[in-house]
Amino acid sequence: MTQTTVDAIDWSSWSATERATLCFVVRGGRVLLIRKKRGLGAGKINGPGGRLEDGESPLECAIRETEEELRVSPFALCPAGRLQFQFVDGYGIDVSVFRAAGCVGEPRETDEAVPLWTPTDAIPYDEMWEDDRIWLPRMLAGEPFHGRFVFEEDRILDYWMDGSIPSIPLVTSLG
Ligand code: 6OG
Repeated sequence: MTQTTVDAIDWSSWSATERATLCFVVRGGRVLLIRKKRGLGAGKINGPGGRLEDGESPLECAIRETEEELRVSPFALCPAGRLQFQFVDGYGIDVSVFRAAGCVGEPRETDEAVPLWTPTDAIPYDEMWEDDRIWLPRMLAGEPFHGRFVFEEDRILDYWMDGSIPSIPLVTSLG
């Protein structure tokens, strides 16, 4: 893969190396973020989430990952958006993003993550993936989004953002 721009990629035939999820609990002017301790993006601040297991739907994955990483169960999840990331080394990841109205339990640190209840007007973008400042405000505002990003390591080379409803079903398994 040597494409370095969004337009150079044929997104109609694009297929990701992996599928993953992000789950943002947004409640009372705060959003539940994590400091990731391992996996892709270790050290960065992100939402809880992770890669789909075999046979799992994105919705199931978003709930399971939040439970595993923070020991809380998110509820009232809504599809919020879709993010397609192509890295120039050939790796691609297709991320279904969910917003949850709350969670049961108090978030706890695990060996995967440190919980960070963060005011929605003080998001630490400098410690997050570069793409987050582009779509996270939409997610917080409840506006749908669909983003495509070309990354080289942890730098954005090019991107496209659209405010449409994402074009794949977010809550069913692809089988
Ligand atoms: P695990 O390694 O935890 O799955 N992820 C990204 N999140 C953001 N905000 N920006 C990116 O830009 C990302 N690339 C991947 C999706 C990876 C987790 O990291 C997220 C998953 O929640 C490139 O199994």
